[in-house]
Amino acid sequence: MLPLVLYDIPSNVKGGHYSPNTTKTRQVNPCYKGLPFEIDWVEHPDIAPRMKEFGVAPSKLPDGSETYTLPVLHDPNTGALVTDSFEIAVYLDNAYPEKPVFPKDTEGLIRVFADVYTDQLMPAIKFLIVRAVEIMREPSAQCYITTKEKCFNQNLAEFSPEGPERDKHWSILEKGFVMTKRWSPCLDKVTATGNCWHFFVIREYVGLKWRSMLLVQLLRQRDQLDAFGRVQAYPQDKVPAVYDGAIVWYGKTNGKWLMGDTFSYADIIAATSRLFWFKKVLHDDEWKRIAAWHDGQWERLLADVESECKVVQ
Ligand SMILES: N[C@@H](CCC(=O)N[C@@H](CS)C(=O)NCC(=O)O)C(=O)O
Repeated sequence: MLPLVLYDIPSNVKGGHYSPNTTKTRQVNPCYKGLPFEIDWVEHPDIAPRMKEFGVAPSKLPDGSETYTLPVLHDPNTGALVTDSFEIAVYLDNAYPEKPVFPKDTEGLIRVFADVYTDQLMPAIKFLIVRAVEIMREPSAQCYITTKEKCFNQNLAEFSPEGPERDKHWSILEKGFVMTKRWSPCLDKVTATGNCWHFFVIREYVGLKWRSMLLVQLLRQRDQLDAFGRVQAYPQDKVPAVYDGAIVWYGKTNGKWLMGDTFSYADIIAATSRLFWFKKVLHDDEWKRIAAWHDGQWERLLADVESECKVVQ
């Protein structure tokens, strides 16, 4: 078998990789599935030209323009060229079904979970952008700052200044993990903003441990998505109150994983979309603060997922 090629973004941290999206792909393959692979490093300003050259399909921005993001996976064995971390995980499960990350047809459920889990973080994203820039290499940092300043129409220095704004971001990060208010009391507030919301409750998923898990799905108006397909026009400080948090979801299972004893891509998302990223980009004292929440539960989850995926540090 020829090695798969994963396009990833380098940085100054140990091991180079820091992006939560490319790292989810690393954790599925090679780490979990153990398939041979090669990394091709691409700095931010080179992503679009290089992906165009390879013939990768771009994603569409709300204004109709095109964007290119990583991860992209090239499988020389099949000729497949796949973009988006979730789609790559689906591709790998279909092409290499041994050790599935969507066991028992859970792709649909995990897709919903991925959206909810990622969206909870969005209102605090500017704090993470400030920290991510600090660990990027020069060409990427400059390009990233320019893109994000344009996107938020603000200077980087105003993204998450120490004080009330930074405190608000911290409380959003923490809320993503804790039991929050149930969604119904928030419904009026949310719909009053003109956003289009759709609530989606999953119960009694027969035969699996998801039985009492409550998920909320957003039906998003396309023109409210940012460059990476994420909601940006929602009422920033209200959204996290709409969901239950990770501690509730993990508290509903009897095993170590979200699906009880069955490891899945949902656990990779839970650990990597937040915890891996926090640990890589935040300052040591900031990561220690998160690692101390809920009796160290999140640091343990990250370690468990990395061990399950046989990640080499
Ligand atoms: N939904 C995509 C999002 C990918 C994404 O946002 N990738 C970032 C790196 S973490 C990127 O490539 N950004 C390109 C840029 O900012 O130029 C996925 O899951 O793969």
